Amino acid sequence: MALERTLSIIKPDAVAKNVIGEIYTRFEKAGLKIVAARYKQLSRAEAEGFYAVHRERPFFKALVDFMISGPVMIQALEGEDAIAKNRQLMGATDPKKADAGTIRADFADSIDANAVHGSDAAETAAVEIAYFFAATEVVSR
Ligand code: RTP
Ligand code: MG
Repeated sequence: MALERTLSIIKPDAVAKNVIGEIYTRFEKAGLKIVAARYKQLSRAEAEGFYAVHRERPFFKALVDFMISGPVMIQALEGEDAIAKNRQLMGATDPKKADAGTIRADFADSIDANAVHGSDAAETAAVEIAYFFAATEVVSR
């Protein structure tokens, strides 16, 4: 087990459902600490840059349109195996395939409006955290 950090985004659909607190409680109960956080409206350029790895995919435009459809809550989570632990809490990308009790099973409506983002590997976590937070804004405790 390794102490890790991961980037989490509560997407516009879940923010609109007013479940930021319920999702934060799941992080906390799993032993993940919120070590940076920002609530904001992403610009189109920010969303396109964040999901640049998907820019050639057919769903890219819909993904960016969705991510800028309302404000998001962005956080860095820290804990043992934080990257995999957060992905387990999230559930599968398509909420129809997500295990019962996961965030996506409980709060997501579709593969497009799927409630949360979580980094998928250590390398992407480091890049994604730095995309939104200065090093001095991420504070372990
Ligand atoms: P995320 O990056 O948002 O945490 O989601 P993920 O790792 O589970 O899924 P990823 O493959 O990275 O895809 C990013 C987002 O693009 C949308 N998507 N749509 N229509 C489709 O086939 C499709 N595939 C992916 C999803 O909203 C996914 O969260
Ligand atoms: Mg992904």
